[in-house]
Amino acid sequence: MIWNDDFETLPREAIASLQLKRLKQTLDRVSVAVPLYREKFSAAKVETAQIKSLDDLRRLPFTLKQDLRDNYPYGMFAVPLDEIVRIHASSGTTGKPTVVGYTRRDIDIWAELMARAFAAAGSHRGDVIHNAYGYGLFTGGLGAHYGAERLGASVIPMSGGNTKKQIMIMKDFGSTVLTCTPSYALYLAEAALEEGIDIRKLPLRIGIHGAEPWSEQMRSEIEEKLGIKAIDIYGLSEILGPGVAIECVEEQHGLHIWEDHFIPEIINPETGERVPAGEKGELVITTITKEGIPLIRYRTRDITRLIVEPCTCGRTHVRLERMSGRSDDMLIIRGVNVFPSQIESVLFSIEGIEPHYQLIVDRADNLDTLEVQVEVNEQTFSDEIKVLQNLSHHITKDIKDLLGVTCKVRLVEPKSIARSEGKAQRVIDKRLDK
Ligand code: DLL
Repeated sequence: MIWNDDFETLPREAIASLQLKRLKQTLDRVSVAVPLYREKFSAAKVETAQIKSLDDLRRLPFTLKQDLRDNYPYGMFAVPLDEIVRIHASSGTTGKPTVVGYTRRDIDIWAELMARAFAAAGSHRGDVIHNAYGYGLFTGGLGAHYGAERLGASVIPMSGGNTKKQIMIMKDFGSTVLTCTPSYALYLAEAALEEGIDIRKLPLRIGIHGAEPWSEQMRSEIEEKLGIKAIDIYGLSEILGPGVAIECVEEQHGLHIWEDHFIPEIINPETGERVPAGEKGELVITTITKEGIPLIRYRTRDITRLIVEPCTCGRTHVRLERMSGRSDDMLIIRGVNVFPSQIESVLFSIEGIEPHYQLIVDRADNLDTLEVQVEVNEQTFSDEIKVLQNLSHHITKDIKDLLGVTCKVRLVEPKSIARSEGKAQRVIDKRLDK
C-alpha cells in the first residue's frame, strides 16, 4: 500500500523542482544559523545564491562525521535548544558519540517517513508490530515506534535483549511484523526453536531489517527460518534514523529513498567526484526539510548505486541498491579489497553451515592474515573429520575464486559465535592494536 500517494508517486519533474526549492531554503537557513557552514561555504568560495540548479549542488563542500564530532554536542544545531524536543546519539567505536537533535516538525516528518516505510513493506493498521530495535540513544527503537503508531498499528515496544521473553510475547501477543537487525532475527529464530517454538507457525508475516549490512543470502535464511518476507530498511542517525530508504514489498529490489526530503548523490570515495549514472560509489545525502540539524552533502561512507529505472510499485522515488558495505569497513587484505558482505554471500551459498560467522584479520611477519570462523550445523558437526576438512577446503576455494584472497577457514561448533541483540560485530581487526 502507498501511504502518501501525493508525494510517493510525484512525477520526476515535480520531485526535482520541489527538491530545488527546499534545497535553497535549507542553504539559506544553514548559512545564517550554523557557523560551520558559513565557514565551509566561504572557504569553498561559494555563495548560496549561486546554487541555481540541482546540478550546482556539486559545488558545495561535503559534511563529514568528523564535523559533528568537532562540534560536539550541539554546535551544528540550526535552531536554539529550546526548539529541540528530542536528542539522539550514535556511538562510534571510538571517542564521543555523534549527537543529533530534532524539532517537533522533524519528529513529525520522521513518523511520516517511517509510516511510509511500514506501508511499503506491506504493513498496515491492524498489524501487531513487535519492535525489537533498541530504545534509547540509538534511533532504531523510537524511530520505528513513532512510525508504527502513525501507521495506526499496535506497537509492542520490546527493545533489544531478553530473548526468551521476546519469543513468549511474540507468540502470546500474535505479532505480525518484526522490526530488528537481521542478525537478531536469526538469533530469535534459533532461540525459539530451543524453546520448542517454530516461528514459522506463528502469525508473523513481515520482518523489517536494517542498521547493519546483510546479504541477499542472509535474506533467504531469514525468510526460510522465520517464514516471513524480509524487507531491507536503511537509515542513519545523522540524516534521520531508520526510514531514510526502504524496499517495497512488490519488488524487494532496491530501497526507495524519500526524495521529497533527501537528495542522494553517489561519489567516488577517493576523488569526491560524482560517478557516472548507475555506477557504484559512496552515498552522499543532503537533507532538505530537517530543522534541528540539516546536513549538506553528508558523506555516509555507505557503498551503493542508484537504480533510476521506474519501479513496478508505482513509487517514483529512486532506489538505492542494497548496501554492499562501508568504505571504512572495507578490509584491505594483502592489497585486495574485501567487504565482509562478500564473504557472507560466499558462506551462505554453501550447504552445511549456519549463518553465524566472524572474520579475524591479523598481521603475521608483515603479512595480513584472514581467518574466517563459521559455525557448522549440528548434522555436519557430527560428521567425520574428512567431511569437515572437505567443507573447509570448499569454502577456502570459493573465497579465493570469487574474491582473490587466501584465507584460513575455521569451522566452529554450533552456537559458539557470540549472538548479538543489536548490530552484529562481524570483523575483529587485530591489526588496529599493533
Ligand atoms: O542504524 C538507523 C537504523 C535503525 C537503520 C534501524 C535501520 C534500522 P546508525 O546507528 O547511525 O543508524 O547507523 C547507521 O548503519 O551508515 C550503515 O552503515 C548502517 N546501516 C543502516 N541500515 C543499513 C542497511 C541506524 N539496511 C549506519 N544495510 C549506516 C546496510 C545499514 N547497512
